[in-house]
Amino acid sequence: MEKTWRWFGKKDRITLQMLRQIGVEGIVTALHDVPNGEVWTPEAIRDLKTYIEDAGLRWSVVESLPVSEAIKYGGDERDRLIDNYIASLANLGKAGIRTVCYNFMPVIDWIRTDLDYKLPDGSSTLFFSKEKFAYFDVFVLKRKNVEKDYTRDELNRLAKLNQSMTEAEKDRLIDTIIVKTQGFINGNIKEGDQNPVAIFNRLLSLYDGIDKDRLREHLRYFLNRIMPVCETYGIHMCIHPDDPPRQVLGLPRIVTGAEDIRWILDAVDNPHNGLTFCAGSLSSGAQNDVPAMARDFAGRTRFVHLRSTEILPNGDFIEAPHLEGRGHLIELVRIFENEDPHLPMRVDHGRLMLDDAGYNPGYAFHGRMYALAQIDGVMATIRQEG
Ligand code: DNO
Repeated sequence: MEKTWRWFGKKDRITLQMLRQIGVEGIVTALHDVPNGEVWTPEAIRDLKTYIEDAGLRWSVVESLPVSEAIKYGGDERDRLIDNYIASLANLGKAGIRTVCYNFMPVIDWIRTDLDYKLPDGSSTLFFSKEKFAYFDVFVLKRKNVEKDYTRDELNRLAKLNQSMTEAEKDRLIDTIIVKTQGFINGNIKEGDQNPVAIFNRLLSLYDGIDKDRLREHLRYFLNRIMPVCETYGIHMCIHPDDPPRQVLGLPRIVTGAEDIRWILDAVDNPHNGLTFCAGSLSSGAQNDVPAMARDFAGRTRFVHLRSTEILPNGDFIEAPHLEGRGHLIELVRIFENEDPHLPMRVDHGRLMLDDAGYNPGYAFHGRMYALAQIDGVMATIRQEG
């Protein structure tokens, strides 16, 4: 597979020169400064592409070209926003960039409750606590009708937890769940926003009455509209699974497992409608057998995220070392190497280790470099085995 790396643009502290030294071949990035819903112009695309190529690398994948909320909930501006999306795709296609990762998660992208979960060796990783997330839902968001999503037992336990939670701990949870993990991803909520909880609740209300079937239909509508431009320029759209792959906060999620992915690929049965195989997201759903899914969907996979998780008995999950856990990355590398040795792959997330500090959560330098070296070794072994 092609070794790619998620890089956050010219302001990223990790330079392209550093990436060349560690064996990266392709760059995964986006025009992070363009507000969600606006067209990516040919000039801005060309400028970044040239910058990457001048460093001896190539812009392999766009992650992400964000899908505006109104496209997902089917608002009045949906068609105008899809027109803009099509214009951005055409501009990318003309520049020769042909792999575009996106997601269709309403309001909130990936979810963690702890970004600095200490491990015995002194490094730290990302963690999801079911109870803390439920606490956030019930006592911080105070979501409408929230009681019906939890059992009496769970609500009692949360009420007990509430007696010991300080304001500082609540603020930290808000910062972790809806600011730090989302800010650099989709622009719904950014660092410095005055009342993130109010903004977030307003966004949630846009999905009142939208269930799984409706959201699926909105995805089908979006895909049908963008397929012609993808065919013209040979662009592969690759949808990212939901992270974690389950319903959250009363919102529908439609990329949670094999049945969902099969539905999406069949609903718009076009080779340009493809998948980002994110082993980390998929492995955090107990329902998912990750290698079996890789075998099933390899033919429609256009981009691979290599990461692993471990699910704990109480339903929490932790990001595991890359060669351990439910992701079974050694087996995945074997499957995808056989399918297409040029498939772009990036190592996803990494531990915070050595002097890693101050990076976007999950995207530190040393942790990712370490994991890339591990995967590089696995790829070399598998290639040699033939
Ligand atoms: C988090 C990422 C996701 C992913 C988007 C793709 O680390 O894997 O935010 O980039 O969902 O659209």
